[in-house]
Amino acid sequence: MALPVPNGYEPLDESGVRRWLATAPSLAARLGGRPDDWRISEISDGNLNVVYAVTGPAGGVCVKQSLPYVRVAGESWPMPLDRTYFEQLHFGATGAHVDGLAPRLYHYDPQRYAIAMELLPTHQILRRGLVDGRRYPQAVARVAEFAARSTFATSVFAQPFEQVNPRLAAFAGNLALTRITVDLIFTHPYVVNERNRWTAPQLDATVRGIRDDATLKAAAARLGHRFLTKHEALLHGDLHTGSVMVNDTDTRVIDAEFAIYGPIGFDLGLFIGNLLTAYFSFPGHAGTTDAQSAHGEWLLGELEVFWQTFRRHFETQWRAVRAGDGFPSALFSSNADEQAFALERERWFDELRLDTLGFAGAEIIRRIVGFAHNLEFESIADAVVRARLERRALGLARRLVVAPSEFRDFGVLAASARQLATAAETA
Ligand code: SR1
Ligand code: MG
Repeated sequence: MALPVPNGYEPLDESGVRRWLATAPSLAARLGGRPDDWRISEISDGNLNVVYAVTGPAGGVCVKQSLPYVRVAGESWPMPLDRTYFEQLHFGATGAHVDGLAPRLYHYDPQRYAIAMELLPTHQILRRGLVDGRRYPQAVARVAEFAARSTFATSVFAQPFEQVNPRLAAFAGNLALTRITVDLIFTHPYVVNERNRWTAPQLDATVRGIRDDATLKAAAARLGHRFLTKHEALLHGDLHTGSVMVNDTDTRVIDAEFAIYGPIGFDLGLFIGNLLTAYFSFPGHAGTTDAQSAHGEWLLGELEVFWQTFRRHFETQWRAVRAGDGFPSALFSSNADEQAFALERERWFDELRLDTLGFAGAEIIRRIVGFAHNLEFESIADAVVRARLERRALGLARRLVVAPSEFRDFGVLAASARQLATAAETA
């Protein structure tokens, strides 16, 4: 049963969206003309909310509204409405730092839990483009830049704790979506749960193996604990390839409704995990072997691009902005101080790499045996082929979760993925 909704809330269908926009002068002006002139189409793509593209004679807006349940599951999975509240809060906390890397927020309606934001009519979801074998030369680096800017700016690297802690407390209220993450990423894939599904019967034994794998379960629990206790920076919270919109020249990160303070490696790991699912799934899609292998190599190269770009942007800010209580500037003035500081940064990035790799593995596992699957595997119609490719991805994912230190850099990760894919192909 859906949850009771507050007074003033109504789910917006197309005519509701038209009426709602007509009552917001700034949005109506952005669209131009009269409400009857506006073209409205539903473009919902994610699992949770309803989304509309609206265009008028003068321009467009994108409208997103929370439903009192999980959209793809229906009313049998009730869900509080406050996710759009947290999404607009994330816009507010990060917008100035990620200009051009996220859509602009135009309006938030706290009664209807609806957001109006910049419409990106020439963009498509990165995940869909990757499935079609498209390459976006700037996209992965831009996502890394988004992650570096938004996490740095909201952490004690950049700000005194008096500014960070109240924000941390506000986002700590994002309980419903944090519950989804805790359950769907760190718990359900490792136990019997009615929401889990997988390519059956082909992966039945693999799934049983996961549930019986004490080492894997303990390592997944360690990651879940880290997610809940390492409040390092404001995360996007769901930074996968479905949360990125791209065209040939522009990249925007969308959908920060899962925003929460957590370990930075969680955001990075989710994105790396989804680059890897794109890689492992690609042989299941149409195209010549040569084209598949070229696309695969491009994806593998992007792992390193992502990491190095994140690192460059984050470290540049870390060295330049000395306004936070983390690594206070007062401690580093002499040459010896600077050298020790450089070593400390190395240590920090090493730890971040291990977090990132572990979370990447957990993300891959949950996308194959949990509730929320992804398009790249789901759109492989032949279950035998799909299961074969999923098994390879799971093989790497287990190593990422239980032994991330095996991967001293992202070149080693790429080589391991390639080896798993090609050895299996030639066996
Ligand atoms: C019930 S929501 C399932 C998944 O969709 C979102 O995009 C998140 O990834 C979440 O885990
Ligand atoms: Mg989403």
